Amino acid sequence: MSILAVFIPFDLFGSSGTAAGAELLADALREMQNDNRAERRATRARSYQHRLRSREFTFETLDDVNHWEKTAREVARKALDQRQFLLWFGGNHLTVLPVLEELGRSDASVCLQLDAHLDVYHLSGCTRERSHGNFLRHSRGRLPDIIHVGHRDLFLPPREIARHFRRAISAVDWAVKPSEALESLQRETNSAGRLWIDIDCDVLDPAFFPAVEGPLPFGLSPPDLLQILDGVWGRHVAGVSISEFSPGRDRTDQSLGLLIWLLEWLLLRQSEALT
Ligand SMILES: [Mn+2]
Repeated sequence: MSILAVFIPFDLFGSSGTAAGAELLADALREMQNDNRAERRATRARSYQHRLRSREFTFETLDDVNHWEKTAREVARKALDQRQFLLWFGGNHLTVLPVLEELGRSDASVCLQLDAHLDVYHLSGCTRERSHGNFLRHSRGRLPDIIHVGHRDLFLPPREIARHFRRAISAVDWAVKPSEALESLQRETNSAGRLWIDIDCDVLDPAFFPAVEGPLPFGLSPPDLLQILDGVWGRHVAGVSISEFSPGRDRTDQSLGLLIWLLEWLLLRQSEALT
């Protein structure tokens, strides 16, 4: 199986500053691969270094901007159809919509979404136009069923949440009964023919991950995140998206360091299972 890393430095319609996050991660991956190629001793990186390809979008012309969704959807469709393992790096959370729309073409797809927010906001102060905070309401096609974990929402009534999410486990649910929450996530995702894992970086507590535009307290810790990823991982995982990393708000590269470690862990987790 090959692995495709896609970088989409797009941050219009919310969270401006996150395009730089995608660019920084693309640089980090290039550097990681250069180091891997230069290393003469055996390291674990050998399990993924020859499988890994990357593609970085650029937004230098109006045309690039106008067609970003169509191009992104084509890239996602091709990779998913060819059963490449897909790592998808935004930009803002909106950059994940084309992948979700592609996944929604198949009934068997389920998305496990980790986010501090529910991204279906239509409150009085929210924009009606599509944005990074309401894009799940604006899909052009069907979306896959979404199992949510980690939100700290204090606004939306349960009935409204249930209209958009098959299941939503808040950060409070997680904090109070973590093993029940994990079992529930495993139950909901195990039967999926194809599982997508969508991580908005603000699901993490700002103490561990300050580099986001919409920080909320009482977030997940990095070990919580690992516990969830490990708990649901399997051959049915088609890919992972990571968005909303805003390096301008980072502290001494703390968040960047976390993401690079996570990226390498994901690469190893996926490729060592194959060797
Ligand atoms: Mn969010």
